[in-house]
Amino acid sequence: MDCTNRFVNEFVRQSADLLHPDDIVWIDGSEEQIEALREEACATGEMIKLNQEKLPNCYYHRTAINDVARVEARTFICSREQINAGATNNWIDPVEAYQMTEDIMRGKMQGRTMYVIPFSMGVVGSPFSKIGIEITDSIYVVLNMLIMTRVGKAVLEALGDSDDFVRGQHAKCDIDEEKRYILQFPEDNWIRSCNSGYGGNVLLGKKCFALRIASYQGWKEGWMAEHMLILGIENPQGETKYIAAAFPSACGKTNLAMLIPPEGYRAKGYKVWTVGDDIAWIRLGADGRFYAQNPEAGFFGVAPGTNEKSNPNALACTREGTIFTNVVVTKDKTVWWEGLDKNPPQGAEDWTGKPWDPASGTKGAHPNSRFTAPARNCPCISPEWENPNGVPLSAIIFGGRRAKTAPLVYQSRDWNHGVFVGSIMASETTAAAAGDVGVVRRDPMAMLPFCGYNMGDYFQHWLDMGQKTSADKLPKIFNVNWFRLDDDGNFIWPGFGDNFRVLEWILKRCEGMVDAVETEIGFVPKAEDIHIADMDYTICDGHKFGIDDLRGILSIEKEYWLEDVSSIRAFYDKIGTTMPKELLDEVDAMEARLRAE
Ligand code: OXD
Ligand code: MN
Repeated sequence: MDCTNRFVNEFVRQSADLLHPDDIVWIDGSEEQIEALREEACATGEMIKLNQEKLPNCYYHRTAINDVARVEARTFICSREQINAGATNNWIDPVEAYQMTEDIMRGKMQGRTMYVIPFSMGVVGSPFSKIGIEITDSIYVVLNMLIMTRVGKAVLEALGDSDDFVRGQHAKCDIDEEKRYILQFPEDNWIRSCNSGYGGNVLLGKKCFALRIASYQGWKEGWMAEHMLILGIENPQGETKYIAAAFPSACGKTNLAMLIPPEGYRAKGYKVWTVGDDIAWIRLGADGRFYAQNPEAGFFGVAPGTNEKSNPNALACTREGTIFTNVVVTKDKTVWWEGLDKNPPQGAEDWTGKPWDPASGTKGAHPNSRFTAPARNCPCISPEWENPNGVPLSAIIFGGRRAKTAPLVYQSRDWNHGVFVGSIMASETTAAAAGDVGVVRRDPMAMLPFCGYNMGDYFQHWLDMGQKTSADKLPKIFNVNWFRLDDDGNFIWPGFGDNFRVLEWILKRCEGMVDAVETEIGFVPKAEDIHIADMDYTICDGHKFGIDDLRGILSIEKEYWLEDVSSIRAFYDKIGTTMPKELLDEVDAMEARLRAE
């Protein structure tokens, strides 16, 4: 493939000078090239071809045993000044960081091929899109990037002669944990990743670019890159409203993005459309509303727990053209994972490649095993998911995993209060023991591991975005908590498809069709306004979910909130001098309301 962009050619030459590959291959995105790469990866054992009758065009990969997840402790924001990375990010001085990783990576592609992947985050040529060039020595990375992003000639054409692209260098090196570094240089539009082959660390378009680098770009350019799913809800009249939602990792974003409404709603004609399951880029539209686009082209989902009941749409996505990582491989070369069904395969191999006996009590699939599936496979993919102008947002939802503190849903008082609600997002590790509440981890806007700059500046940017348009055009901000527990540790709310009942209330609020109860923390629904008549959920033996349970999970326990106030203050203190005054005032105001008679 011919590339005439001198900046790209220079970057490729510099990379080759550092890495000393035997060969350089440009990825053009053609079917012939993809097929040849798959064959090569299967010949070397990097990938395994799965049963093509049952899983056409599906492949399998195992990572090294020491390399199965994102590594936050080895992820750094290398801004020139440490203050610009802030208290919530690891930081290394960029000069030192470049030098250190050059020493680690020098000559590491000897005997290997260096692949050059021109990719676009966002629909090629759309006003939302940004271009990247990823260098890698992993065919697995190339094949994943081909699913997760738009790759090839069209991207270079869209880039033209411009220098405006993110440079990403990945080298597997020796998969040495001690020398594993995931470095973002936001001021240079540069990413470097070494000694890992795990998706979140090496598919540089995803967390490294579309969140860490892009959040910084958004700050500088007046838009937002968020860790959010995007979904559309179509009503029986055929009108669709869009919602973006942020949850910490492993809180069910993919499930919510692909939710199937309860039977009664489907019969009336309600539908949910998926626009994205992990990342939203949000811009102000010409009409003063906020528009969101999913910059990705695939889903990099957690496999365990995905099944016909929890998320049939995600399962359907994985039946073709999918790469599976670290799941169980069966005798007839299909795949299995815990929670897929109740029939673990006999004679299979576990994620480490060893024969696996389901009776042994060990897990066959790694808990963070993944599928990389094309978004176009999704049965409920939104007809608007590739709209170059994005989709208009009616609501933004924040959420976490709180056993007691947060109600099922509440609405913020206004935009600034909504930013406060996002900034105090938190999840608890819920112990299996009855009623036990674990440690609270603050994860503002679900961006703690993904914000590429100072968290206080990030909050200020959210506040500033709210000034860009009139209040009536801004998305309304809500918080949900699907995870309230009873005293025996049972989930009181069923979650999954029933979450639609809460989404319905949220949209009604956006349209001013329902009132609410004003409380110390925001607006909470009246229990009668959440439709549960046709619900059939058993919380525990003989206890069916009813209106009193709903009242219970809509209640606000002041003592928990007052405890939260201290923990929020401690978190804000840690962020330090960049904390916006507006948010410090919000916590004071909430405390005053909670202490008032
Ligand atoms: C993810 C994550 O993989 O948030 O999406 O960890
Ligand atoms: Mn994520």
